[in-house]
Order: sequence, then C-alpha cells, then structure tokens
Amino acid sequence: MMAARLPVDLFDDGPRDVPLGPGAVLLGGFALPLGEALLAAVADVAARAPFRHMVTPGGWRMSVAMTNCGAAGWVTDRSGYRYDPRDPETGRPWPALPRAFADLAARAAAAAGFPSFAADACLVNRYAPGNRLSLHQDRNERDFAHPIVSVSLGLPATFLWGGERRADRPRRVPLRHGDVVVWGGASRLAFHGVDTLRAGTDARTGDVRYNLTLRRAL
Ligand code: MD6
Ligand code: FE
Repeated sequence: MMAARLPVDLFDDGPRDVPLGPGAVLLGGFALPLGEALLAAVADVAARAPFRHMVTPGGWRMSVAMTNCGAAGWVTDRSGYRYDPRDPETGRPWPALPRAFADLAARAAAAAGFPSFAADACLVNRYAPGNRLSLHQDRNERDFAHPIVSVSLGLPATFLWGGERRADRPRRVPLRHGDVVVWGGASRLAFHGVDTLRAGTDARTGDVRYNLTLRRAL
C-alpha cells in the first residue's frame, strides 16, 4: 500500500512528479520526511568510510568526494571502474547499507513502477560549490534490468539528463533537497551528469549537496 505524500512545504503545490523518459521519473520531495534520518546515516557512513576524491582511469582526480555503503562500493582508480566489496582506503568492508536507505529505495522504485527492487549498494556523492559530474552512463552493475534510485540532499543542483548518445543535448532538471529520481527500463543507460554546483547555504547540510545512488550492483 502506498503512503500518502506530504506536500513539500506550505507554500508549495505539493509533490512534483516529472516524467523524464521511458522508465525514468523524478519524484519531487519523495524523501523529504526522511531527510534528517538520511543525513544522520550519511554522517555515520562517512565516519567509518571517509569521503575521498577518487582518480579516474585517465588519471584525473574527481572533484566530487565519494564514499559507499552496502555489500559493494563503486570505486575508480588507474586500473578502471569497478564494484569492490572492500574500501580500498581502509581495507575493510564498506559500512552496511542503512535500513532507511534500503526501505526508501524500495518504496521509490515501486512508486515508479519497479516493484521488488532490493538495493545492495549505495554510492554517496558530496558536492562542494564548483564541483560537477560530467556526462556518463552507469554501467558497472551486473544486471541492467534493475533500476537506480537517486536521492538529493542539501543544496539544489541541476541534473543533466541526456539521451542514448553522449552527444545528445541534455535536458536540465532542477533537483532539490528530498527529490528522488528513479530510472531503469529503456532509460537505464541514458547519459547523465550534474552541472557545476552553485554556492549556497542549506539549513541541513551547510554548503554542500549530497546524492545517494542506490543500486543493485551484484
Ligand atoms: C548526482 N547522480 O545526482 C549524480 N547515476 O549527484 C548520478 O550519477 C546518477 O543520480 C545513476 C543513477 C542516478 C543518478
Ligand atoms: Fe550516474
């Protein structure tokens, strides 16, 4: 059964659900009731698996700081991109996937038409002003039949929603604290990125944006 959706705030018209493409939808404010719990869990994860700036196979240090939780974490270094059951920085397994992350991912996926999604991994991105994520596809997961659930927390950002080809001109989609994007199906391999984060102050996160991408990686 679907829980009632809370309006974003008193001066808003409530949830903004925006179809992005086949199998892809922005669920406006879907994570809003959980925002503080999610941020507490992020702090907990980061205490055990610190945010770090990974290096791409091409040798570039990423401006976005990242960490992971769950059975496997997405990592990149000079040898390539992969999911690793251990944090290369600590040598230990990644922190467990918080229950609140897994529950939210299942509910959001179901709301978007993907019943029975069970995430086993979460990449946590932290953006400071000036940071951006260039257009890419998420293709290190084992089975593209599973969708990805993406949660925005803190400062607003502009999501770049591209097409099947890198050269397709991306659509600009505003993402705010509490927004959830679910995508899978025919859109699963769409190119996407995040435009340069603008400076600002968020009452909950200060001067950063966090993004959780919940996946079935294994
Ligand atoms: C971000 N998100 O919003 C970056 N990837 O900070 C992603 O790269 C992403 O939001 C796959 C699925 C959903 C996403
Ligand atoms: Fe991505």
